[in-house]
Amino acid sequence: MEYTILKPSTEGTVVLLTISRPSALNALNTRFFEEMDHFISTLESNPEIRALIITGEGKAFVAGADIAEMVGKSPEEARAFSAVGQKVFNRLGDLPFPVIAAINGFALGGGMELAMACDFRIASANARFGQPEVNLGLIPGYAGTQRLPRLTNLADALYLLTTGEVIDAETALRMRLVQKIAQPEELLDEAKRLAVLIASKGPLAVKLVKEVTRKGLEMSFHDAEKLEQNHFGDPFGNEGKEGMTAFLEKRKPNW
Ligand code: CO8
Repeated sequence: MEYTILKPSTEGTVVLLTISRPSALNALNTRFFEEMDHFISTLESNPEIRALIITGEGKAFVAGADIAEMVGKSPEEARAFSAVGQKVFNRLGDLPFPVIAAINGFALGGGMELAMACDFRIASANARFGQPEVNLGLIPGYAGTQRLPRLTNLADALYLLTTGEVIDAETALRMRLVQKIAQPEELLDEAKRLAVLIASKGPLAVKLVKEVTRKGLEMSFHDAEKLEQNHFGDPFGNEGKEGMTAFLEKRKPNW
């Protein structure tokens, strides 16, 4: 598939994906979801990849779902648009390696939902966050109502969702919506540094720790413990043995 909005590039085992539709502040339209769905399939079929960074071109990360495309939709069509977006964002979150959002500017509405579908978020000091759907008489449709309270808490989520207030990076950090703030010119370097750091760890361990942590949140504590217990054994036959042996032999592991 030829991409018109996505600009992927690979450095070693780390992929950088730039969303590039700056004339509409990278607003998410049907074409974006088609490209993203295809791109995720290419990532799933490449066992070499260890981390994905997502950023936006220009002054926005993503300024929301494309309002110009949405305005003509019927309720049924809007539900279908929501379903497509939810499916694609879930596939993104399910990738077997960490997905890092490098938020370079506006992350509003669907843009904030995209950022929340990633595993964690690094924000530029000038990034801005918000769920301004209520300003348009809408509610989020890409699981913003569900991920936001899970990442922050019920009160902060409802504060943002009902006021539509746009917050700065420091406030987002306080709400634990982002994990780190970087100066604008250092944002991508910092995201890459973290991606390379993750890529240096045991690949199976990183995959498992992501899977168990994410899946466990949807289970009872007891069942989630069992899930952890089961997967704890997985690396012992291979990668874990090498990691522990390397420690005891005072050398770097050879994954
Ligand atoms: N959709 C379509 N076009 C957009 C969007 C958007 N979300 N955001 C910006 N643009 C366009 C503008 O229309 C403008 O186009 P043009 O140059 O042709 O007039 C261009 O991008 C540049 O934008 P501005 O001139 O407005 O730039 P400013 O720097 O003055 O303002 C803002 C930047 C504050 C980010 C402003 O553009 C803005 O408020 N944008 C809309 C933000 C918003 O409301 N986002 C939420 C959208 S709703 C949503 O995301 C719901 C998600 C769930 C959907 C579920 C599926 C159904």
